[in-house]
Amino acid sequence: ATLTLGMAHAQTPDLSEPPAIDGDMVGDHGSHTIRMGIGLAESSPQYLSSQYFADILAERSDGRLTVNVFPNSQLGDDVQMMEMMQTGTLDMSYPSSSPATTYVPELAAFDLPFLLPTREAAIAVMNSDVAQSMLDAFDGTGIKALAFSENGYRQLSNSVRPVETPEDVGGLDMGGLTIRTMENPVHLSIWETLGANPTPMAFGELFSAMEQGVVDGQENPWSTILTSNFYEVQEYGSETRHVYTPFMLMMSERTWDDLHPEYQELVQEAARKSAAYEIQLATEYDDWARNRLEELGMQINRLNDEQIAAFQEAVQPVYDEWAPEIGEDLIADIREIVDETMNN
Ligand code: TK8
Repeated sequence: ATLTLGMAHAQTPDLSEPPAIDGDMVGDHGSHTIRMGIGLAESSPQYLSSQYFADILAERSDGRLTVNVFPNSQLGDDVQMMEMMQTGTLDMSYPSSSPATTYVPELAAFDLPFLLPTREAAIAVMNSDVAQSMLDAFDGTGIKALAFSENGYRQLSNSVRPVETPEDVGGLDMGGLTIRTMENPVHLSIWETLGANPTPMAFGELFSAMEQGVVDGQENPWSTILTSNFYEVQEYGSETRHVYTPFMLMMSERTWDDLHPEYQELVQEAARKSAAYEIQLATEYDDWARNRLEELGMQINRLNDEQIAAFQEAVQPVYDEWAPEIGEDLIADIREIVDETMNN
């Protein structure tokens, strides 16, 4: 355990402690054990904030509400765990928004490349009425969507060559990189447009696919590349920040409906508090994880403004293809929120 703890510590920056748990105790409305599956490792902000969520429920219910968190995609991947919540065989999960577009298509706005230029803008959008209406849109799907938090800015990694330009992705005569994507049509479009060979795949299969050379690369935030040990099979990183992906804290509607209204209120409050803490951890982790990956041997290209602009230019056709599908008005509403944060 010490070694494991030691290893985990080596991969974990000096993170902020969770806020103290305050608020009134809820009444005795029976005991519930809640099973929660997540995709990432114990050292990830996703796991640490899920534990904080569990602690709030346990403390404020005098131990009557127990949440058991299963990390590392043990119980399945995002798509499978959402199906399990629908059928009531899993109580909670914490998928990315991207695979959830099959339930609420408007979520694909978050997959539009370079739409959210700063974390401040991303947080403002996730806290907006626009985002709340996306959470509400899950009503009737069998899933109760509780809160948005930060998976984060996605960065490209690969095992073949340094990437600084779209041409490095497409490879011209060398042939495009084979890039694993989430199961989401906009992400497929992004990497096709860049000349890559995109391969949609569950997160849980990704490490071995990279290890066996089935895919050349993938894209995820630095903290995921670190905490899921992708650096062991990916030599090159490129700070593309091409998409900001939210996580979505979700509960099976069956589980939700079984809870007394006072318990439901506590779950919703704990979801919001743990999501805010997750965003804080993800923020603290981001740059630290990139620097740690370089210490661990990854060659990371930081892209300058014109290199980023070249990627933005190259993926413009993705907007042309997807903006009408996602909704020009919705995109305009999001851009308005983004502009407000940029002008303050
Ligand atoms: C973890 C996933 C992951 C996501 C992906 O469950 O699939 O690449 O970015 O973090 O949600």
